[in-house]
Amino acid sequence: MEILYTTAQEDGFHMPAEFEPHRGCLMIWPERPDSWQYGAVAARKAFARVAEAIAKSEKVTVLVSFEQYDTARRMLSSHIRVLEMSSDDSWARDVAPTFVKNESGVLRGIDWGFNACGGLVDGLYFPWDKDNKMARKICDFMDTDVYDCRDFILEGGSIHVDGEGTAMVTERCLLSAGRNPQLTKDEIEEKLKQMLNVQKVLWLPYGIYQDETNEHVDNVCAFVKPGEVVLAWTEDENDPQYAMSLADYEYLSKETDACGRKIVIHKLPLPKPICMEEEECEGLLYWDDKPTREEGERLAASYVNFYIANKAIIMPAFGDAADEKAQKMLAGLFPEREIIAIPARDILIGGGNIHCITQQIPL
Ligand code: KQY
Repeated sequence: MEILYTTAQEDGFHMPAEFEPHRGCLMIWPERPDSWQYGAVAARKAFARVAEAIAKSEKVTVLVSFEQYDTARRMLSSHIRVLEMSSDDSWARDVAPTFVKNESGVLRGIDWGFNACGGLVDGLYFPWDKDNKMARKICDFMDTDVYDCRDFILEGGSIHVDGEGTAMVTERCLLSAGRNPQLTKDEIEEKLKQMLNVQKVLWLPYGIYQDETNEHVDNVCAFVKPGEVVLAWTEDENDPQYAMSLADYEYLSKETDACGRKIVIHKLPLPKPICMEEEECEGLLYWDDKPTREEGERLAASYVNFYIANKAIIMPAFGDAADEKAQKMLAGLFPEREIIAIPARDILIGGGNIHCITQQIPL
């Protein structure tokens, strides 16, 4: 593995879209007891279901601590690879490399700086040094060269690309004080253009209400094909999410992508607000003498946080009336893929969902 100090753009590499073919998917086994209630027992079952669903159409590698290795190996099928690696939590989307490739199919990773979504300003856990080393370790075992981009703080969940020159982010996240406050919006955009090799960046104003990542784009909006997105939507004007989704809708309606296409927006309904219950809070350890969740706290639930596998869409289900509607919409948008809905409350409690716990490796 070579560490590179050039950019993907100058080397002729770009980030493919998630709906393009994959050679595999990376996940990290859940463990920390202040993120995952009751020692992560339920979270592990949910992660295992996600891994098995993805593994039907691509190779899944699950990274796991020494302490959890035997449990993970027992709970996962033999065709899922289980590999020991230290981590601070389980957000493969954010800490695994962002992969780019060139026209000959050569793969490289990008090692962004990671500070648990905000560092000492508003980061979500401390320390994060093990997570910050994962991208490079993964490139090492994959024998993939890696761009050193550690001076720029970015999580994989805060970017989406269409594979044809357009990236999508939220202003709330990318301009947050805990990431790259020394850079202007133009400088951040330039960095994305150089490292993802895109020509246009779409800046949605908002993500999902109370999303503790400072509103990652992967919870609110996703490309389903070039020029087409799904946007998390509510018709309830009294919900704070209404104004946020509307602002995103209005922004996208006026924009074009890098190829000059107007963007087709599909409104994907949100579930009714999902809040922490007393018993769930009791199952979480305190961190730094404080509870990590409060009873009644609204969680950032959204169906947009799905993973696009080679032959399936793995979508979160919440036991809400909107589950079925979301599943039908996704079936219409991805007619060649099976839509697999997985009960995801136990992932949501950790602060993310199926997209956040997965990272695709392009073919
Ligand atoms: O990508 C994500 N959604 C990361 C969330 C971290 C939450 C920590 N409790």
